[in-house]
Amino acid sequence: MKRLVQGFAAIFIAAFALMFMTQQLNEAEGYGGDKTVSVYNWGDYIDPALIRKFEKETGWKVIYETFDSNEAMMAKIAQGGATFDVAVPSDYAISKMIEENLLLPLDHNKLPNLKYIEPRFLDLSFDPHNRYSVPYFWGTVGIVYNREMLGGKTITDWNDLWDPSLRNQILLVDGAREVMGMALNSLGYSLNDTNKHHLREAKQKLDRLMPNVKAIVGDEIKLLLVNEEAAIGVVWSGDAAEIIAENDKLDYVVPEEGSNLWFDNMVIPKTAKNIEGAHAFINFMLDPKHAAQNAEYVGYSTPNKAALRYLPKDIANDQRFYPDLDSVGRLEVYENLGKRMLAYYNELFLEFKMHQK
Ligand code: N2P
Repeated sequence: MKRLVQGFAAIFIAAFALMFMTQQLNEAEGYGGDKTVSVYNWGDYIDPALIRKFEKETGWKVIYETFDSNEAMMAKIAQGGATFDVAVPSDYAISKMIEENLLLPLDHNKLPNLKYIEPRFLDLSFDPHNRYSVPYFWGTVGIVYNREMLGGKTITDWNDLWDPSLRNQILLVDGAREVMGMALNSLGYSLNDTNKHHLREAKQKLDRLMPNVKAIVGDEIKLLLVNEEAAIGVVWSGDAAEIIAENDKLDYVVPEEGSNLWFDNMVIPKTAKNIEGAHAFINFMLDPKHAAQNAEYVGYSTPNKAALRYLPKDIANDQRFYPDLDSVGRLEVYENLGKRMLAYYNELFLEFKMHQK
């Protein structure tokens, strides 16, 4: 009998220890808890000092995880294994997540700092009335080029990239919509085109670009361009701003044939555990001083109107990164093309990537 009791006690202790360890592990992996706010954001997309400041001011610990594409982020959130209190998808991804019932409506009463956002960044078609999302950063897709390495040649068009003299000189951002969009625009099509013939034509055109492509890369694209490992990069505008700040031989152009205008917004996924903390974090990031500090640190453009006066003038007035949106009619926002079409874009992009050197 005694042995039986001892056995039960041992099992009980082991089970308890396991439960405790699992909880610790879950919290460490970002599965959240009462005292934590788990944030899922793009790589290189926040000033870490702001995370520390938020933790200090609120007592909540931030568990921070990064992703490098909307597709990877959506897959992880939809799959539900890891839960996040705040995420930062782009326009078309927000519309898709709303459609798939993956987001919680925001409580605007808990977001008083939303008033600092410039009205033209609110109430956009991917989320009418900002029911589910509030602006974080915005920008374009374009070409960074090194004037010196190109011997003074300037780049204005997507089609310039196919010039045989640029062999092995181009780095591409690792994004299906971005790269497919570039090819579609270079052919005179919309970057939201859903005609399969046009999409295949775009993929074939990309295959012809491959001899000029040195690599398809993530956030390391910035360092490679600053260090002049390649003369050209197809990048998001904020990365371009950061690159140019480090090496003034480089310039940024949004091609004539058209390009992408994007908006990254903060959302609360439906699986969030700390909804109070999520709102607090979002409101903290909307504070003009925090938004300015963040924009200056990461290089991206803030949609926070009140933040602009805290930014150095040469940043806030730089037309390359704060273009007047009324005059850039050739820019398009990615549309949510539906599950099947998005999958087709990804498939073509993966096929293209597979033939990398
Ligand atoms: C920053 C990623 C920017 C995302 N590394 C543009 N949507």
